[in-house]
Amino acid sequence: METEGGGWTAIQKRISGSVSFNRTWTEYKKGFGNPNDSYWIGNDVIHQLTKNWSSSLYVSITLLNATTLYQQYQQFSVSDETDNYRLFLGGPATGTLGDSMMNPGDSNGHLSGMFFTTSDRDNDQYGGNCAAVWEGGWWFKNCYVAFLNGPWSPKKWTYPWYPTIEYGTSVKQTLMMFKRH
Ligand SMILES: [Ca+2]
Repeated sequence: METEGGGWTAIQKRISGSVSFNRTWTEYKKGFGNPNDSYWIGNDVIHQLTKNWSSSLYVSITLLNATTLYQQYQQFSVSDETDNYRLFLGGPATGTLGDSMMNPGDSNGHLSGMFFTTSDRDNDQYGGNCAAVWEGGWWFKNCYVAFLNGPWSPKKWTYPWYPTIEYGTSVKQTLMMFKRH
């Protein structure tokens, strides 16, 4: 990973629809997929790698027209399973996607402090289960404005990164990675 000087570890990558991201709590805990195609590294690993260091998060979405948009958060960590893999994000947030994960101006745009939710483990603030409704695990609130684990197009992956990218049908590739400071 050569972005911004290298040293990045990918926690999520999607380049095709061959790997479903509509997975159970245990699958997100342990990780799934294939690093050469599409994968989730695993919530236990994310916690272990971010708990003792100050880290940055980098998210990018490449569109079908080959344009890559990104957003970087200066602070990123995930707590352990006993705390439901709670997300922590801190600023400053910079990039071309726009800040849809930490934006305090939208009630669903501030995902820092949210627990992880899967279709079989509801930890979100919605009356139902956001992961079951939107078909993928994530740090949902009620439910989201940014969601990288939705069903691959042409299914109902709406708002991968609202308002910059409203429909999954325009997404060619996604990437989430972190780097220790
Ligand atoms: Ca709920």
